[in-house]
Amino acid sequence: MSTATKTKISAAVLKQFIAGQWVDGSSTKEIVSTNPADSREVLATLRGADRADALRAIEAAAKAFPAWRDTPAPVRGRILAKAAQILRARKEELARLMTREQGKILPEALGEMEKGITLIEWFAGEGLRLGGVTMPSELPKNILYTTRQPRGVASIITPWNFPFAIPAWKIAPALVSGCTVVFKPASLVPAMAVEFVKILDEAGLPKGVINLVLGSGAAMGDVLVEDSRVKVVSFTGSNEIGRRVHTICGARGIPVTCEMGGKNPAVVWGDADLDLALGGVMKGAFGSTGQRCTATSRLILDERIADKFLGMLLAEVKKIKLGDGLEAGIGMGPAVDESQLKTDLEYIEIGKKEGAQLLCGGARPTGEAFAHGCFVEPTVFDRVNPKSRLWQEEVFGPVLAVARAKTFDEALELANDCAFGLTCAVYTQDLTLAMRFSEKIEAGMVHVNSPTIGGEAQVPFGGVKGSGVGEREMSKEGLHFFTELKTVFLDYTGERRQSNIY
Ligand code: UN1
Repeated sequence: MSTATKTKISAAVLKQFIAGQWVDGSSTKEIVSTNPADSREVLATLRGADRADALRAIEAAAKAFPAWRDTPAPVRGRILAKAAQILRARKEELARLMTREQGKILPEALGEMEKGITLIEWFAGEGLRLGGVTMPSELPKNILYTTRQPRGVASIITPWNFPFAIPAWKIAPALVSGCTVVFKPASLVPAMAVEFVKILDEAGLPKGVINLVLGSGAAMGDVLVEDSRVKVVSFTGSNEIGRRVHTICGARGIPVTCEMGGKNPAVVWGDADLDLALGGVMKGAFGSTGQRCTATSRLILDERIADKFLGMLLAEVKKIKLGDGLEAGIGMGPAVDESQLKTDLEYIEIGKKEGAQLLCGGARPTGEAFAHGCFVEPTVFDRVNPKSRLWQEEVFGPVLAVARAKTFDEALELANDCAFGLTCAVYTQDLTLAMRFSEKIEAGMVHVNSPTIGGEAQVPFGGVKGSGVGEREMSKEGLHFFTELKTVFLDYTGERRQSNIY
């Protein structure tokens, strides 16, 4: 029996989760989840969901809403806390599944698990604080106050690059707010989504509060944003789809948050601690195989240290060991699938044609160890023209574009010359320069002397320009996005008189 057949037999058969039941999708199309480090390993198969399933999931979420809305927020939070506890106990095992399904190396998968669990814990605690404000009134014996009420059914649409953390940071605030959820993860990572939903169910969510539809966006995406019972949409993914989702929600007049691409710059200035900057650029550009909307994809170097820094960078890049992320010592995993690999290779060709100077990488690695995986070498291009596609467009792979600047203002200009504005980094020991950068840079998040990647539960996450529209995620902002404010004017005089407020 070949390895391929053997692993196919042990592959899990996944189902949809609708109204508290695990059911087959109605689509006749089979979805097959394979390991991007070795496509012979089949992790899971399933029958995809289609429009009818999405409609059933929305119906279940709408039915479950009144009782969930009336469940006290601290009680809702406690269920999330229980889910976090289960996740923590299974962290290692789930990280291994993530590496096999998505390809990121095990330390990165463990980091993602930890981050997602922390986010759930933080939002669980917010159940005790989901309040409004009280204000004095112009009138005697009157009180004014606000409450926060859940919006209703939330559609949560997530990408494949963070198969646990992104669902966690959208679903946890939706649930603690009292919204019910229809969750549609990317079809490349169904096994992780199923495990997460099983844990939410085990933690005690009532039937219909969380529903999972696995399948292609083409088969059901429109229903999830167009159906009148859906009252709020949270999306992370491509710019193209995000804009469509935003337009539809805008026309419907419902709140939407779209977290889209990035082309994040790191500026390394001449006075910087170059070793620190090197570590940050390596992590930002090649961590998660560059498949992060927060990845460092543009590096702007002070001309005075450019050659020296590039020498240091190339020496580090050459040390990166590619391979299966479950093996010890591997520094970079594969691209998530053939299609992303093709995109990476296409952009490398574009870079070459545009006249950028290829310093390292630029191809698929050869040899038996890579024969069945979607591997691409970490790639660095120097002297990239800021008007070129390689400087302007998101690759979503381990491809770093470098340009040089003679003055700090020129560096800032290069950094801002881009349609995206998610995050950025500046490496300098000069406080004045760091502050100037923080003020002038067009980005939603700024890192001083730290890599462009990452976020923390308690502070807002999100970008400007082409990187995002709608409310920020995480933090109080990300929580409040799922609620409506209600203002109450309470007169307790007990007298029969008319108010003189206009
Ligand atoms: C991170 O950098 O830790 O899709 C999070 C992405 C972002 C999340 C990045 N939405 O890459």
